[in-house]
Amino acid sequence: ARPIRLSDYRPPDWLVDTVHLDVALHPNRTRIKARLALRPNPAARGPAPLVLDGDELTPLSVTIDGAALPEAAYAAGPDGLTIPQPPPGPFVLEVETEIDPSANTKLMGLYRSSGNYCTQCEAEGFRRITYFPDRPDVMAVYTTRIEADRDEAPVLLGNGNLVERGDVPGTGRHFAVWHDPFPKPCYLFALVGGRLDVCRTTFTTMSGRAVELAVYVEPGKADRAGYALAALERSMRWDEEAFGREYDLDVFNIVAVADFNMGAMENKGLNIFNDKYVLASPETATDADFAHIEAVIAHEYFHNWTGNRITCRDWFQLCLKEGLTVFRDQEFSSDMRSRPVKRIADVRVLRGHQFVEDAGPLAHPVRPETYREINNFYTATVYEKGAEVVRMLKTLLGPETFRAGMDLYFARHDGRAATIEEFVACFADAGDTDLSHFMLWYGQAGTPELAVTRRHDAQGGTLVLDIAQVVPPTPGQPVKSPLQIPLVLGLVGPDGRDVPLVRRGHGPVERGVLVLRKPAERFVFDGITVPVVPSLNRGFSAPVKIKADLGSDDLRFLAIHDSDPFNRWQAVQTLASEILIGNVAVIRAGGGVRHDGGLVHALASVLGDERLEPAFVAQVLSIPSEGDIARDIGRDVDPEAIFNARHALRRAIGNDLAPTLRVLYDRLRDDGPYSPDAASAGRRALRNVCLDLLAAPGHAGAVALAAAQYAEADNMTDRMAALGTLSLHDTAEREAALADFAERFRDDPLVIDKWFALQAMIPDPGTLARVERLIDHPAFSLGNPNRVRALLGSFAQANHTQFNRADGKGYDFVAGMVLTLDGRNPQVAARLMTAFRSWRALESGRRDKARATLERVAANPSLSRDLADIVERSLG
Ligand code: B3K
Ligand code: ZN
Repeated sequence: ARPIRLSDYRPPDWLVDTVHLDVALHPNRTRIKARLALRPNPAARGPAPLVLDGDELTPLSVTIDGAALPEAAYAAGPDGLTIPQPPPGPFVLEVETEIDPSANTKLMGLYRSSGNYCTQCEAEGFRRITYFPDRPDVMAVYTTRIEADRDEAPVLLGNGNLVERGDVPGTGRHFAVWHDPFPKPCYLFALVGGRLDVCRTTFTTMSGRAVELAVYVEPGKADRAGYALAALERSMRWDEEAFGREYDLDVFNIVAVADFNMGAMENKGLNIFNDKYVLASPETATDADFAHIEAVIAHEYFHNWTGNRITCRDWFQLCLKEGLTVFRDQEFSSDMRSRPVKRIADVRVLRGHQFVEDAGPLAHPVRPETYREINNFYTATVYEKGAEVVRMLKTLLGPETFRAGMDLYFARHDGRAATIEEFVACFADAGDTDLSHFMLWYGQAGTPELAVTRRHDAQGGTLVLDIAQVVPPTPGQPVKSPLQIPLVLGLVGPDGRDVPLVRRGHGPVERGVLVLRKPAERFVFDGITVPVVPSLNRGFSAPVKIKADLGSDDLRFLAIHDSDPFNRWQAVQTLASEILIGNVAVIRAGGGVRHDGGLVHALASVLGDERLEPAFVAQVLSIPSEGDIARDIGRDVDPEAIFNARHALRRAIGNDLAPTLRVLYDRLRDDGPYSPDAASAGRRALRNVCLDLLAAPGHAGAVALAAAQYAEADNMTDRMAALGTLSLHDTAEREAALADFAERFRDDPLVIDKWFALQAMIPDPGTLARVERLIDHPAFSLGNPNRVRALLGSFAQANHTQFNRADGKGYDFVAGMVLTLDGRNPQVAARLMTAFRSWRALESGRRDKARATLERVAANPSLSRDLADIVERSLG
């Protein structure tokens, strides 16, 4: 397949004003009658053939304005419908197609999940239901009639509002008609038919309209839907308050399904969710699960304005809806929970996924310029870096101007398909400022690297900061230009308080924001008569890497005194990272690890600071992950040495701080009933980090403590945390707890996923064999994406030592599974294959083995487009 290019964009030749669908559901022979009101696009270049997309369709009949079309007048096959000479003016096209939902293992288009019918149309699934111009700039008003066997599918849901329902007499079948008055692209189409239980409430909008909210789940699971429903209400209220956005239909339905390629989908008025992001009870979901559910429910709801009312002109603009909506859900979670803790968690994700992507062969700009398979671009770069770019706009412009820009965006583009240029123009206009330089963030891949040096003249009272920026080369972009970077700065004085920032020639620095624009810049501050430590990139104001001339004394000072909580956390991470990287080198050279009392001292003072929230302290105590260390090292990576260095540091912390950790562990015990709120979750998080560090040295007493917590836990958070700690210790307690867990939750696939994932992440040489055995476990299935991600995804993405076994067997195993999966579900296969994206950064032995595996996969003649794209770019 040849690549698709942004520069080739042309408006559609034909527009669709209305779509009437008549869908007769049947397990193997579902029939779809589509009636499209078409007209030539006045913005196109004149008379053009009608070319409609299709994918694995069986055409049954074609009529134009009610008359059957002679066979010679069109060509219809599985992949499309072409009418070379359509009528010159508006006309009505009616097409009947047949599809087999039970055979749809790709989970794109209309398929069956646990016997229920559901759809997934983004990005290009609608063409698997009927012929259509499957592109987001064709927006139409949809009316959908769904008919099904009443016993098989008592619940029938569509987009928009319900307008009619009834029986089809004498057939055992019934129907429902749904109408969505808001024009939408076909990727937002959805329908559901099945046996489902429901959890409902009514929401009153800011203007006083009543909206019926419902969460539909598999029979018997309605008692686990309440948290999601409450999160939906909070999201709706927040969008009114924070962005002035009101909901627009009479109903909002959410349906949870067990087989789903990603997290959830924002179909207009009918969100379809992976049940992992809906179902929760204290016994089955962890605090992290509750937080994810709240965030994903919010994310999909927020798409109603950023994505649905205003959609993307083409798929290159994907970040227009995704980056912006991630930004919005992050802000929502920050308001519902702890803002600093949320920021730290988000930056961990950004660095762990997006920075890694950006440093390897799959790097691409936030707005790509070319793709072969769009489903491979639902990436950390488009989503997470896309959100950072929106946050930088806010930082540059200030909150009021940012809000004015958003208001302008909604006013100007409502009901339309927009571009990034149009989005950014709203902020340029609202702030009366030029954002053309800023646009580079959308077009240029790679993580900028800043080098900061300082010179302080205490007598003269001046501080000079020299800041240089470099953006490393990425595939297709060998040479980069400097970016416009909002860098929030504080200067922390000896008493821990910020010294006022007065920039020579510019005066006071508004909101502490320095704006970098050049390869190298000098910032001179006056009135700095006391020694100060610069606190750089506060709140992680820009998604960059920073090398600053801060010594470990400076970092310890910031860890204890910085008024910016993010940078307090960052200082500890930087300290730990420096120690770890030093020890990795020592280990590789055959030496013994060095111990650093300074880090432990900094940790002890954070632990002892009673004013800090427990969730924050838990984040500080969580030292950089193996992935973090590998990324910071960047080349010639030896996962085994990294594991050993990290393990040694965790043991040292666990030993040195044992008495404090134990006191805290006991003090933080929660005797009341479980509640998933952020404060309680934070106490559990800290307590469980204490447990894990106490056990790190491997003392039998601490392992027994974990075993006891596992056995006594009354909630999944504490049970799972204890099991996670036990999983790191090759003991009888570990195997006993794993066996108990499997038995206890045998009927609960989402919980068994945790059990699969945990075992796949055990950093022992026996893990590969264990995972191979688990493939044959009755609860495992290659057909369910959650099972695949839990067992195979965790092994490939989160078990650094065992996926990267020196003998290459981890690579071979994963590649073999990917090839098996590819025939069934290419999207899931391609996603799993991205585990190889950092192969070039490995030490030479592993690098050669990874390359050989990639080449073996690439040589396979029948790869899906999805997988071929990932493999070829990885090798490129
Ligand atoms: N928009 C969907 C993702 C669709 C992925 C298509 N491969 C979910 C979301 O981002 O909200
Ligand atoms: Zn989204």
